[in-house]
Amino acid sequence: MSANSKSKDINSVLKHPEVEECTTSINSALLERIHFSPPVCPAFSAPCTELVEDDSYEFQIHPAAREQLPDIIKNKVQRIIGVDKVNEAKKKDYGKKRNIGVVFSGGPAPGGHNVIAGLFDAMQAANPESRLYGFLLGPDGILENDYVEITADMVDAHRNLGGFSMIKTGRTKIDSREKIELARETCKALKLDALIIVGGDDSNTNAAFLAQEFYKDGIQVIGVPKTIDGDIQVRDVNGRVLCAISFGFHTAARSFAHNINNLCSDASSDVKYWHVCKVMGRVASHLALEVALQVHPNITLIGEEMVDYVDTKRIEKAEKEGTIDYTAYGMTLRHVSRRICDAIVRRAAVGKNYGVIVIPEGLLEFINEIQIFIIKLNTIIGEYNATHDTDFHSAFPVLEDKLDYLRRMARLARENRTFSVWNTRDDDLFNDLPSFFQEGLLTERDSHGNFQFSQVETDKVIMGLVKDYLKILAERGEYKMGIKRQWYKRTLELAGLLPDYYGPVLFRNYNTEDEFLLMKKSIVSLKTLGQELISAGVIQKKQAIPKPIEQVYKASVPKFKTQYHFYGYDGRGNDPTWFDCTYGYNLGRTVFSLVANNVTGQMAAIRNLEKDFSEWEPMGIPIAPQMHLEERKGKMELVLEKSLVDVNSTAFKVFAALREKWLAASPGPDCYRRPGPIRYTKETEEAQPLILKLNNLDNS
Ligand code: FBP
Repeated sequence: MSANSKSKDINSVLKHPEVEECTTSINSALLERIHFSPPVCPAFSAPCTELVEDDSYEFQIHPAAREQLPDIIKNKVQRIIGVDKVNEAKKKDYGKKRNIGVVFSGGPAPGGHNVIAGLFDAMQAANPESRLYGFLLGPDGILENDYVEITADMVDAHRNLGGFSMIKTGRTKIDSREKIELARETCKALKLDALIIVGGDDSNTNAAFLAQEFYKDGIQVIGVPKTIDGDIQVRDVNGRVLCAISFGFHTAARSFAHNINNLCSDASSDVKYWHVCKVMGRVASHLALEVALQVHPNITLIGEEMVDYVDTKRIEKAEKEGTIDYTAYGMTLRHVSRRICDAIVRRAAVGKNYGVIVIPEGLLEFINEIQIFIIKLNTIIGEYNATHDTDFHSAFPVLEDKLDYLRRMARLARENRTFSVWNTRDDDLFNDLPSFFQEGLLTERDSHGNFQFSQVETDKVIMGLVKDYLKILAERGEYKMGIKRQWYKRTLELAGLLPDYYGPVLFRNYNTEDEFLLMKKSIVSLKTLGQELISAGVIQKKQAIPKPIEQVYKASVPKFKTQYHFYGYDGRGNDPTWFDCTYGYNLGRTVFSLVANNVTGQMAAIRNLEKDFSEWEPMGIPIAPQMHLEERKGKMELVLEKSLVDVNSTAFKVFAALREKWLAASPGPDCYRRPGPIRYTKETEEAQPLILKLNNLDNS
């Protein structure tokens, strides 16, 4: 057959109706999903909405926010209520033709397309002449006036779907006079009434500054709380919850949980791997905590809890010596690895040479020694960029160059006896780290000056220490596989040996009721095994170790094998859960209400997310009063405060109380939980994140 006739064949195969059906990108699951209509809050069933100022929420306003955001700092919480009857003037204003621009900023988060859908539907209902423009590739689209007009077809093709593919996203920060003026030009050229920024803490910070800048131009700026990290949670000074979580968190957590549960199932079937799962979340460990509650993995580390750790032994020692040991406060990398080793050793003792560990990607932020490096390096890179034409990473493209630069800094400080952010001690400690870790710590900061935790192999750093220490424990005879008593007996009896004759010589707990036998600590090799048997008189000098005994010994030697997984980008791109479909859609409707009621510098939010949908309430939260000063690129900047895991919350306490059970370092089955796959219908999908449900108990 000639090449030509072959290609003809495949072309006719491709035209076959069944092949077409198999290979089309449209399938019934997709169609069902895009046709799903999320329910709307009662306020949005009315033809019009209005705002009711709620003075009962109090914020502690930072003086820098008062100074830098004077026109929006007095904004109040606004409740959105539906109104059926309105006067002509209001009706006219509410339904006037509007031009609105929307941009996605930062990492994708499931539910984003529904924000656009909700906004689009509300705009169309108020006035079909209104125009919605989507800026392409994130804030760059605003700076470069690169946009598309969002049409009904585009919206319909993306309803309830994950990703931000409709208009894409980017991480550029609009942070210079020049960029602000470019943004103003674009908004004016498009005659925008409002600009909607769908983003995380940094993007909402940007929204506040743009709201201030555009105040006199009459262009409203509204933020939308997006991020899978779940670190946008707003409470007032009295702890009253205004925004329990950002959209995207639930889906990402459910996606990670589903995949990690699959690993639990695999691990407990072939019983030979420890699966190490790094999960996204930048700094905060909300995602790791939610995954822990959803799946019950054997070990979950929560960064926030490391900070409060106090090493009492070190403190006592220092007190006796009349000194203060500052390193006793906060957990070190070594401490963390020891905790993991302890858990691995305990599971091995009951025959479980496998398990699942969840490590939040931002864990290092909470480890004292590493946090100091991150702050110092941020400062060094920030100062370098501020004083040189080229930026630090272009000037020193390879690791060796960067290390040289740091070495020179330390040397100069030493020779000139001057104070330097980087001293010889820092340099020595830094040079002790593995090069892949040094590279990670020196990695380029994002445009907001954030350390890029997702680029650092946190899991490998920690597990490297774990492996080293397990080796030491094995050499000391403390890390052993527990041997099932029955298996031991059967193995010896089959070979005609008496189990009770050898048992007390081999095992430290032979004369107990324990189901698993632990080889004596002194037996760490075939040689020491032989010596033990000889000194107990059960074999003669030069006599070979009986084969079944050798077999039992070998079974007691643990083989620690790991598999690494990173859960981040996959969950970020997942199609949204019912919660995120509904939350995103109602946020979009909320955005329109805020715009149509003429406010600016507000963040769209839904109150009572932790409760049943019937209690969800749309509202606007003022952004400026939530801001505080934070170190960015070595400088203090006014930003929206990130919310971290509260170790006093019910969700954390429940996790802390059950983690020993979930470690399952006892004979018997593991306690893994199957959260099931993601759906978009409430009937088959958990209604909201478990941390929200549990933390709601704090308020009841
Ligand atoms: P946002 O804060 O922009 O929502 O992004 C969250 C996140 O997914 C983090 O969890 C992660 O550390 C980071 O983005 C990864 O960034 P990038 O997409 O630039 O690799």
